[in-house]
Formats: sequence, C-alpha cells, structure tokens
Amino acid sequence: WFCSKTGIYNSKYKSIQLPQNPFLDVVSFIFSHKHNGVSALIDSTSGFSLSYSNLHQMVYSLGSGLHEFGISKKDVVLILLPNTIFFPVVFLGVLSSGAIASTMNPLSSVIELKKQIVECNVNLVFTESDNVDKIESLNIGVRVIKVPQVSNLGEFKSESPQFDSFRKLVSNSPGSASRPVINQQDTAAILYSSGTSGVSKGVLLSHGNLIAVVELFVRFEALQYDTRFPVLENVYLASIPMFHIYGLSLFGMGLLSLGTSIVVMRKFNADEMVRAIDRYGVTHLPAVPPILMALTRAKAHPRRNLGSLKQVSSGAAPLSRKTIEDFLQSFPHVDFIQGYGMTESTAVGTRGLNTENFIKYNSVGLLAPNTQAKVVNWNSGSCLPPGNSGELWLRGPGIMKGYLNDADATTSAVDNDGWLHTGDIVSFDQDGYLYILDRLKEIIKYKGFQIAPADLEAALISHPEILDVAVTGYADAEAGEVPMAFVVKKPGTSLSQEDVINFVAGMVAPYKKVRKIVFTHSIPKSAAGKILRRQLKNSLVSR
Ligand code: AYL
Repeated sequence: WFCSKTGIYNSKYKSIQLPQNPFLDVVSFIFSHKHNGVSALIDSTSGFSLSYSNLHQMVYSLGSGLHEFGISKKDVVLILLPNTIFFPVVFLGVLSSGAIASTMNPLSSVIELKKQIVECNVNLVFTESDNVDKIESLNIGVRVIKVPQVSNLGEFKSESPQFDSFRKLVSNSPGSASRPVINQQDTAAILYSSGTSGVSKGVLLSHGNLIAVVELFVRFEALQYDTRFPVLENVYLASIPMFHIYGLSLFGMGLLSLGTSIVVMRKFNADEMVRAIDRYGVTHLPAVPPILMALTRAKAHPRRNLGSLKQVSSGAAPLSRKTIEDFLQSFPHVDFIQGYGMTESTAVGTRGLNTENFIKYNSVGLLAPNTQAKVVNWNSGSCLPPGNSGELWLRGPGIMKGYLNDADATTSAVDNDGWLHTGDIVSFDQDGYLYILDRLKEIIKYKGFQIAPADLEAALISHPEILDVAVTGYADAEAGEVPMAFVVKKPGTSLSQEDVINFVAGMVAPYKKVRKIVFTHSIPKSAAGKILRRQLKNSLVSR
C-alpha cells in the first residue's frame, strides 16, 4: 500500500468499480439500490415520518415540477434550511431536475446571504418562514419557496396558502415530465469552504463526486459492518447539519440508498439528543467532538439509558485523547471511530475500522477505497514514508471540480496531477492508519464548523475606527477553537473589546462571532504582506 518509489499511499481496500455510464446522476444512483427499508426520515420531536416510498415520490415530483418555476438545467437553487425531513426531499429533487443545489447555514446573516446568492447566481431559494424576510430585504428579486416546519405540519395540511408552491411541487405524480440528461461531470452542488487560505469560496462538486461519497464512504462503511450491525436495523441520528458535507453525505444521500432510518434533529441540543436516542432506539450517531462530550456528560445522568447506541463516530475537527478516553469509559460497548475528509474531497478521505482485537481510537483510519495519498515535506517537496509527518495530499474520485469563479485558488488547491493539497499535517503509521497532527492552513474550526479568518478580517476592517486586523483561532475546551481578533485601533479612538465583538456579531452567523479581542500596535506580516498568524498566536503565549 505504500510505494517508496513514487511516495504514494494506496488504499488498503480492494478498489470498487464505480458506475461507468457517463450519463448518470446521483439521485438515480441512490434510488437504483433496492432494499426493504420502510421509514426513511423521522422528525425527532413530533415523530412524523416519511417512508421510502414517500421520499421517492416527493423527490421526483419536486424534480419534475421545478421547471414550472422557471428552473432548468444548471440553474442554481439555494437550500437555506436547518435539518428537517424535507431537506433531502428538496436537495435530491433539485439535483434530479438537473439544477445545482447550493447549501448554506440558515443562521447566516443578510450580508452572507447576499454574497452567496450573488456569487452563485441563485435563481430560487427554499427556506422556512423565519428566513423569508431576510431574503426579501435583499431586494434582488430572487424567488422563494416556503418549506413548512415539521412542528407546524397542521398548517401545511390545512392548505394554508403560504405553502401552496411547496405542496404543489411535492404532490405531482412523478414521471409526467421527462427527466433531463445529466452527465456525471455536471456540477451538482456548491458548498462553501475557504480551503487553505483566503475567504470562503464555492466548492463545485459534480454528480460523479457525490456518487463517489455515497459509494466509497457511506455504503462501503455500512456494508463492511453489516454482519455486526445489519444495515436495515440501523437507526441514525442526524444531529450534525445537512448543509455541511459531513451530514449531507450521510443523511442527504448515502444512507438513503441503504434503507436505514434517520431520526432528524432540527438543531443540536444535548437534552433533546439524549431523549431522541432513547425514544427511537438510535444505534448510530455521527458526531463532532462537542457532541461526544455532551454524550459523556449525559451518561452520568441516572435516568438516561442510551443502551441502544452501537456506533458513534467523530470527524470534522481534532479530538483530544482525554475526550476519547472519557467517552469510552462511559460507553465501553459502543464502537467508536473517527473519520476525516474535506468539503473539497466530498468527505471522501479516511474512516476508522475496529475489529475485536484491532482498535486505534486516535487515528482517523484507513484511506477510503479508490483513494490515494502523499505526505509531503512542505519545504523540500519530498514524499515521506510511514512514521514521518508532512502535508497530506489526496487524490481520487471525490476531489472537487474546483472553486467557483476562482481559477487561481483552484490551481493552488488541486495540482495538475489531480492531487488536492489539504493543508493538514499528518502521518501514517506502519499499518496504514492516518493521524491528523496539526493544520498548516488558516481555517478556524468552531465545533467542527469552518470559519475563514479572511471573512472576519474583511468584516472587521470595514469598521471606521479599525486600522488593521488579523484573526486566528484560540484554543477552547468545548468548541475546539474560537475566533480571536488582533486589532489595531485608529489613534485617539475609544473602541472597546465589546464594541468590536458586537460590530462583527451584527454581520456574521452566530457561530462565526469573534469571541476574544486583543488590542495591539501592529500586525506582523511577511515581506509579501501575508499575515503571520503563527507568530501572532505565539505572541499570546509570551505575553
Ligand atoms: P470541512 N480530525 C481532525 N481534523 C479534521 C478531522 C478529524 N477527524 N476531520 C476533518 N478535519 C479538519 O471542509 C481538517 O483540517 O470538512 C480538514 O482539512 O469543513 C478540515 O477539517 C475540513 O473541513 C468524515 C468525512 C468528517 C468528512 C468529515 C468532515 C469534513 C469537514 C468525517 O468521515
């Protein structure tokens, strides 16, 4: 699996034959897998559910009905929704129409919304009532389809006119309109990520990329575990968001090809999570580090059972050894694994695999099938063998098409040979297991969410009393990191730390808020004008 001549790490798994037909879309691929699953998506608070046949009918109905809203192939539809059983309906419906889905955190600010709508040239937005005003305030004439909240389904069923469009879209009999021809190379989704530097950018993912994650991550893992955890008996809890690639791969796509049931939580909340696990007999919980901590705390509660859990996985951010140990002490019988991926690799990367006598909790696991890696010394460019640390490069069918309207960023992220330069510092061990050691790139990870320092710097510098600024991450036990800003004030101004925090809070989604401010006299920069973030971080230690 490691070739010392080329410096390439190959997956230890046998490669999987991906569909060869160039005219294939991910929705047809997902629904081409037959299974006997009944309940597809269950709302955690009300218990309201969509069966697999409901899902199939609604997806194709929505897909064929969208042309009545002026949507044709390659138009961009924004999905501005929290986790809801309707998220996969809208996402897959949009894709089956040949249009492109762009996803976004529904708590985004008006400024962030406008940026994405304009950049992606969005034609139509699906959202819930609470966001309609925000979109209308932009005054850019984009059409909005209101999606009912599951907690208010009564209103939907009582034929309230506000949901006419949605009702009409999901209740056509599918098959009435002919389906467009979609090529695997066609763009299917635009998700946002900053990559290794700069502001957040649209990541263009093709139908082929999405087919890759369905097959190489989600189906592969579930089928590998099938003898221990039979796929049709699995009940997943969707507490991580579907607008992000991790939740989208699982709950918006891959698991829906397997017939498992997914309990959907609108937003992460520790008490509700625990209630939902016991109420629905949840067996599988894909998580991020803070969710793991919340589970460990919940287990201490004598009235909670949580005995149904069979597998918990963590990804999207570093996990401390202590968090893993505490978790395992509370849940000795739960299979725990880590996974690693990026938006730019469509979440295809590595996943842990435990067998009875072979367990490596601290590792993020083995390379997915059909996936290759290199570990590259960032000074010399040489490729390193197991046991050495360097930057991880990834190659395989999950690697994105590129960034939207940004050829320069694309070429610096994916080189001519197809290698994605991840910006993560890693090493492989002698068994081919990967360890994430550090980050070369700028992004801040707050509870697994990405925050681009450049986005916050742009917001801060627009303040009339701020001369210069640099943003970096500050270690936090619960969130992993929180954004911290070094601010140079204009002389003679009375700006307080609180003023700065409130100023940014008005411009960005709540999770992106700057939570710590340090006033300083100057920002260290390289000769080329690049902010020296490490130096700034280190300066804190020596203060
Ligand atoms: P993005 N440990 C440490 N850092 C991680 C891990 C991990 N397990 N997983 C992701 N990261 C960091 O685009 C790393 O810096 O996608 C990486 O470059 O929001 C960055 O997060 C990517 O952030 C999977 C597959 C989780 C995918 C994911 C989440 C992908 C997050 C589990 O099996």
